[in-house]
Amino acid sequence: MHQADSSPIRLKQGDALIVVDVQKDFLPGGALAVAGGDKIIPVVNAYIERFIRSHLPVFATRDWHPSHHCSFAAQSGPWPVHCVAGSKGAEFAPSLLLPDTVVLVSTGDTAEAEGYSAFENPKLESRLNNASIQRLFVCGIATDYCVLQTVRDALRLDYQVFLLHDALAAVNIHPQDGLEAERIMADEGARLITLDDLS
Ligand code: VGL
Ligand code: ZN
Repeated sequence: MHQADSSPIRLKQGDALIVVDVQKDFLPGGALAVAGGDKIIPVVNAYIERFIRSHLPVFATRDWHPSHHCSFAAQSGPWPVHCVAGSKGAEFAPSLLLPDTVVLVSTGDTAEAEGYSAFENPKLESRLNNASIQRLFVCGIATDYCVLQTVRDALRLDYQVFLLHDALAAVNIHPQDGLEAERIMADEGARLITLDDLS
């Protein structure tokens, strides 16, 4: 009979944390506010702390759009203007405690590319390769867009993916989108974990 793996996870060489798009525009009050986006920040910080303590790399992606990005309503895209490169709204959340050593990965930084997956920026894979990373621990915003597409690409590239279930927030255009995205990621091989699953 199938049993979920519940053994504690010990962080080790080859692990990396990816914090997806914890930016002002995705928090309550922002241009593309995601409900609960602010609530995950203390948990994201706790994961960051665990990776720093273990001398493991932390990556932070940021949605970083030109002012006429294809995803904006004026260009017939689905979203209001958000995360314009260099703007206030594109800044990381002030309470997000990124280390000095964080590796920044900008996405969607040309007008035509949607850029939901952080792997659209070749810097991510080259840095992961250079550090011989095999396991990715992924949290952030939004479960149903950038987290989903980043995790799917990671699985296609044969990384082992741990989805940090207590540090995700979804746009939920349709109320179940976040749950559906989690189901897809789990089906494709991601393991859903929470902070207390780390040893
Ligand atoms: C995102 C919608 C538009 C995300 C980015 O970070 O998930 N969602 N741009
Ligand atoms: Zn965007």
